[in-house]
Amino acid sequence: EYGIVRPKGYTVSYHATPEMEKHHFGQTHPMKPWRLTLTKSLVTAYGMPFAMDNYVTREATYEELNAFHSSDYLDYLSTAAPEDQPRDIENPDKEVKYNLGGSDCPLFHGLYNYCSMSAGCSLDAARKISSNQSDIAIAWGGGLHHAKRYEASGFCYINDIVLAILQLLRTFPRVLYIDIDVHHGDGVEEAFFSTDRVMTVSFHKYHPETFFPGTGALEDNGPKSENNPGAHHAINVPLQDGITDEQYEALFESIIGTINERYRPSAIALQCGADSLAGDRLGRFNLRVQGHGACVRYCKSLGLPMIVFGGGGYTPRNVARAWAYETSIAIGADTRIPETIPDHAPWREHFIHDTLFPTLEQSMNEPRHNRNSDKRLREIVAHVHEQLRFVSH
Ligand code: TV1
Ligand code: CA
Ligand code: ZN
Repeated sequence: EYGIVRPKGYTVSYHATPEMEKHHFGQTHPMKPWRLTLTKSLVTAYGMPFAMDNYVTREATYEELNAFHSSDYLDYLSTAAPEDQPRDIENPDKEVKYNLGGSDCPLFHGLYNYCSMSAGCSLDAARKISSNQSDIAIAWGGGLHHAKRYEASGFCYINDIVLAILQLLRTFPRVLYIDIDVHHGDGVEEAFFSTDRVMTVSFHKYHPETFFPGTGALEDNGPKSENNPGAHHAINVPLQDGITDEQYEALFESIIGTINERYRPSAIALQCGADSLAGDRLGRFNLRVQGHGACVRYCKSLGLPMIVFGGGGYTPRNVARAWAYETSIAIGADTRIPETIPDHAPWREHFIHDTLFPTLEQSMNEPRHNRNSDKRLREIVAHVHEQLRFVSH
């Protein structure tokens, strides 16, 4: 209908299940699994499924989750019920077992099913890449980068990204992990802290006292000991409120381009958290859908096998726009799809403005003041280039 055709000699797979999207974190919780339904409906309205291999994903097994997570944590996660932990109304954030049951990581009905479907989605994507059956595998239901081996954190219970990268490491010597979520990708960084087989790069808002999780300073580049193979293999790009498309794209291409030359990854794992978009309920940046998508386009241009994950994203209409646009980039249809959201798209009224590319003014009442000076961004690039002088493969 929109001239969407299968790219020749190139396979994109889309991994999702409508079952995952039925779960609820709670009325006021910012994480809305329903945004995945909205994304899929937009992808479908544009006719993109014709150009991809579409897979309904499954729940990951206990053994698969156990490849990263500890058994005692998984046992508790799989059995804990919402009513097990009467919440302390006075102290909603008070210490709880494995950080479960607080306001960020509530225990809700079907939690274990939700977590294992997210992991199943990312693991299926990783297997398609490992077996060379896909060139790009899309897992919008994954990207939960804060989860730790034995602890939930920041809306994340199971680290599907770590599980997927472990799968990639069975066939690829080196994996480059890139994280454009507005939050620091701390769980993935920590999991691969002591290895040079994974380089982690996170772009995020950094303000230790006021912005979650508070880690990811420019100088944090992995173990300090040169004897540790992980030294220099964690890259952090700390940013301030209001960064624009132009600044972000230049920064991204300079940093990722140099990393590609020095580290020479054999595969890419790209976390596309959409909370870095302008107008996000939790985010602070001024990125438009085009600027966010440019990161996906640049990574694709490197010609390496790639998994793209979801992640954060708390204004569902913008999450759906970004991830639908990025799906079109994966299949090479981004120049063919019309900017106007199709008339027949379900929930079309949810988008408020009928365009895929709202302006900053359409995204929020008042664009945020840009607190990133070009001078500071040049210092960041210089520091990263300096780190990469220690890296050669
Ligand atoms: C329930 C109801 C939970 C309303 C949580 C925003 C809520 C937040 C809520 C919220 C909220 C956070 C912290 C404070 C650490 C806590 C998927 C001492 C309006 C990948 C996770 C952010 C981001 C966690 C996840 C953060 C991701 N911000 N309303 N909670 N405590 N938690 O600051 O990276 O996007 O905000
Ligand atoms: Ca990030
Ligand atoms: Zn986030």
